This record gives sequence, structure tokens and C-alpha cells, in this order.
Amino acid sequence: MSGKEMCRLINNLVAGFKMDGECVSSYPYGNGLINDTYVVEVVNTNGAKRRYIIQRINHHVFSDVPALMNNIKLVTEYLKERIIEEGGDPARETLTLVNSVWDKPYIIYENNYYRAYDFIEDATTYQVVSKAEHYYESARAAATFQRRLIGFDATVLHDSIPGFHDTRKRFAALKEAVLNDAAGRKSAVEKEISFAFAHEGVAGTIVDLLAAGDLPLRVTHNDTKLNNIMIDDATQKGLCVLDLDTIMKGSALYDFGDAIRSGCNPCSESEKDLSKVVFDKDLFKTYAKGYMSVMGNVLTAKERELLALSALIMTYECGIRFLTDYLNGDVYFKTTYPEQNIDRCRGQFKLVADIEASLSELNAFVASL
Ligand code: ADP
Ligand code: GN1
Ligand code: MG
Repeated sequence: MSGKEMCRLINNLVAGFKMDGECVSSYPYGNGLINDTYVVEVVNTNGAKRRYIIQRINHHVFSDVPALMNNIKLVTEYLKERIIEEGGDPARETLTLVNSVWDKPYIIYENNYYRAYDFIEDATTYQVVSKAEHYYESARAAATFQRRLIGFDATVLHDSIPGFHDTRKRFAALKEAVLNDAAGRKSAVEKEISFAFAHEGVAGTIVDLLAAGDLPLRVTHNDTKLNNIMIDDATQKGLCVLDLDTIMKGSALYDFGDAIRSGCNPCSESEKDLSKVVFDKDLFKTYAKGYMSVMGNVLTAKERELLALSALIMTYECGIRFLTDYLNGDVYFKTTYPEQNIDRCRGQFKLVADIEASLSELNAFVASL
């Protein structure tokens, strides 16, 4: 999109949302792999400036955007009540949707869906862990998010991506991608395909226990990677859990495992040099401590027992999703260069191997908490 086109788009969107003022600047923002995020700065008639987030929601990934937005509306309203009860700040500890001038939490404009949020100032989302304390605090924030939603009626939630963390279904999608070889890339990634097939055995673990009723269904976030958790710049505490598109019924293990997958890696997700991609056991322990300090007395014995294994499963699942997308020709995750999805897959598989080698130590640590 040219600068001029973007200006026109953003100006029209600002006029369509109940935003306090005229747009004076806007720019693309963040590192999300799914939606397009922009910051807009507006000035009101008194000259006061404030910022908002505007997002184009990826309607190829989310097939029913109105139902998805209703999930976000219900959950953020519920969270605000809990935060007020706890004496917290409802404007900073969860997202605040900006309604459209037609009183909807989204706008349809030129065949795309857009939503807007108040910009949460003076807080940061990190791409990699720079301080162990941040990671500890991010664990407490993700766990607090789960804890605050314990009383929320999960039956009202729409499944924004059915089977999102059904790892067995993800494996079936990989098998299909291998068969189709749509982008003609299969022969170059035989090693990764073999790794994925050799680990198929873990794919059913969580889903089967959920189906048997041996793990509880909870309201979960399902995308707790590090850059979806804001850390308050002033207090250095976990502040707000962002990116609420995938709130659905699920297992607490999905959120724990995904946070470990993304945080216990000193490198960016696309690091090519695998000698640098090393699973950080100390950070695992830091996160587990933070998470258990909030959720420890809520989790069942089975959930606690599977915390370390869930890290392996979620990392494996993410790896096979990147591999599937690579084979399909990069149709799902955003990429900035052609090999990026396979680089991401290799990074995740390196972490899987590391977690596998340390599993008994990680299990023993969780048991000691
Ligand atoms: P995606 O689904 O594409 O990952 P996110 O909702 O995670 O999109 O947003 C991308 C990034 O934008 C986040 O990682 C965060 O840095 C920033 N962001 C999102 N919402 C807000 C907000 N309300 N205030 C400040 N920053 C935000
Ligand atoms: C996507 O939206 P974002 O960038 O926070 C993806 C996650 C993956 C992650 C990998 C809806 O998360 O499931 O784990 O990329 N979100 C969706 O980085 O598919
Ligand atoms: Mg995100």
C-alpha cells in the first residue's frame, strides 16, 4: 500500500470509530504473524494527543469475525469487572475496545474487518526475554488471566479456530501437505518431515486426556507467546495479556506450553544458526515458578504432572504448523523471505530435541514446586 493510500484508509477508519480527535499520524506496528496492526495518533479540539491501535483482522484465518469480536467483547468486559474488584486498573490490565460510530466493536471497510483498541502506554512487549524477572512476571500475568476467567461461562464462546491446539489434527494437516507438495518444496525438507513423523506419538496426549475428562476444560488464551504479554515500564510487572483472537475453551497446558516455547529460546523465532537456538532450562524454571505462584492451587494433579511435557507438545505443534505452511507455499503465517517458515520450523524442532533431553529434570523441578 502506498503512503497516500494508507493515509486515506486510516483517516476513514478513524472517522468510523469513536475516536476522540483527528488523525495526525499513523504507522505499522508490532511483529504479529496474523493481523495487520497500526498505531494512530489523534489530536482533539483541545490539542490533546492520544494513541489507538487499529487492526485489520485476518479473515482468512478467522472465518467468523463478528463472533470472534463478540468473544473479545464478552471476555474484556468480564475481566474489567474482576480487575475492578481486585482494585486494579481496568484501563491498563486488559484491552479496551473502541466501538464504531454504529456501536459495533468492528468496522467492515473495503471487504476487510477492522477493530480498534485504546493504546496501552508506558508498557512494552518483548520479542525475546532480556531479563528473567520479565519472564517471571509474564508468567504471573498469563496465569492471572486464566485465574480471572475461572468463573466465565465458557459455553458462550465461539470457537474462533476449531481444533486450534488439536495437535493430532495439526499432524494430519502436515501429512496432507506432504502428500500434496503444493509448493514443490518437499524434497528439500525430508529431514524435518522425518523428525515430525518420528514424534507423532506425542500429538494425541493432551487432546485425548481432555476428551476422556482426565484434564479439565478451561477458558484459555491459546496464544501466550512472549510478545502477547505487556510488561509495565514503571513497575516492571506483567500488565496486560493482548491478542485475544484465540480465546476459547482449552487446556491450561496450551497456555503454559506455548509461553515456554516462545520464551525459553534466546533467539528470534526465525534464527538460522541452530547452534544459537538452545532451550533455556533456567528460564523454564523461572516461568514455572511464576505460573505456579498464581495457578498452582487451581491446577489438578494431572495438569501439574504434564506441565513440562506440554512445553514439548506445544513446541512440536508449532514446528509442524510452520513446516505445513512451508510445504503449502506460505499461505498462513506472514513471512518476509521465502525460507522463513522452514527456518522457524527448524528452530522449534531444535527446541523439541532439547526439551526431550531434559524432560526428567524439568518434570522433577515442576514436582518440587
Ligand atoms: P497479531 O495477532 O498479529 O499477533 P497483536 O494483537 O498481538 O497482533 O498485536 C501486535 C502487537 O501490537 C503486539 O505484540 C503489541 O506489541 C502491540 N499491541 C497490540 N495491542 C496493543 C495495545 N492495545 N496497546 C499497545 N500495544 C498493543
Ligand atoms: C501466531 O498472532 P501471533 O503472531 O501472536 C499464531 C500462533 C503461533 C505464533 C507463532 C492465530 O501468533 O498460534 O504460535 O504465530 N496465531 C494464530 O509465532 O495462528
Ligand atoms: Mg500477537
